[in-house]
Amino acid sequence: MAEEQVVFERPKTLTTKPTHYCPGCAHGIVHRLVAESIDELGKGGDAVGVAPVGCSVLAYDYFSCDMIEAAHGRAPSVATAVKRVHPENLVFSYQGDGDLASIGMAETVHAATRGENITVIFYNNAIYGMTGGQMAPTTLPNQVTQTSPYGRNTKEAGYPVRICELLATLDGVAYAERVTIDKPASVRKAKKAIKKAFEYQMEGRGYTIVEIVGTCPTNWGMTPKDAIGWLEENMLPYYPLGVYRDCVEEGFETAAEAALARAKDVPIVTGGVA
Ligand SMILES: Cc1ncc(C[n+]2csc(CCOP(=O)(O)OP(=O)(O)O)c2C)c(N)n1
Ligand code: SF4
Ligand SMILES: [Mg+2]
Repeated sequence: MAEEQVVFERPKTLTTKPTHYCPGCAHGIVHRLVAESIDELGKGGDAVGVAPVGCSVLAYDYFSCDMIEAAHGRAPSVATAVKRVHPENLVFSYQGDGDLASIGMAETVHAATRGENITVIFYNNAIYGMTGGQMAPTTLPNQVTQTSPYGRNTKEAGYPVRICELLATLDGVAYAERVTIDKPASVRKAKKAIKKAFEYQMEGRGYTIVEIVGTCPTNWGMTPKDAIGWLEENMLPYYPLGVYRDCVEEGFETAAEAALARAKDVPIVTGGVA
């Protein structure tokens, strides 16, 4: 009899609790990728996740590593504290676009510019999912939501914020990549990005973020299949996939080293910065 070969199993860093996510929601896929990456790096025993307020608020029930619940938007600050006290731990926050780019924008920008050695997993579905589909800072121009029933009017609400592009300008950022989950090849790429971000963190390179362009079929008012089509047609052209910052690819060991090189003609900086 042929020997049994395991080709797929639940990552150890996921609990067996069924998630509450809507059918077709990609939060579950992203959870799996995070958990698989932690397993593969052998960090299940000392990983610490910070859950947001948003649909993934119950992430602490789904990850079997240590988890902390943060107030809405404050996950990077909580992650900062954990990592500073326990630098040997793998510390990540898991945040939606409302949590990260709206109420938590200040915490996001300042954790990144401080170069906190944490990893942010950012699920961007261009809407406030948990609270019933209000406009988020990432909602596309003309996108209909509960609070923009005629579509986002940029004259009133301004333009969506592109987080990877924004954070890539900050000296503390070691790695920023935007990925998606629309097909198996994209999911594999997303996994690689998450694992790389975790590796960079454990190597002490600086702040790392992986933005995952995802769906919210429920509040977009679409079937899961149509939501993927809408993501490909509208989200991806507005939020181009790719690596926005990779200090190693740029030839530096750390974000700090890259920052120093950028300031090479500023004596006060190059003379005395550790
Ligand atoms: C201080 C505070 N303000 C507002 C809220 C209400 N609130 C809960 S979740 C949420 C937005 C969630 O959207 P997002 O972060 O995009 O996550 P998603 O549900 O889409 O994954 C808001 C505004 C809150 N819980 N606490
Ligand atoms: S409301 Fe949207 S983001 Fe929240 S679980 Fe449902 S599909 Fe996912
Ligand atoms: Mg959202």
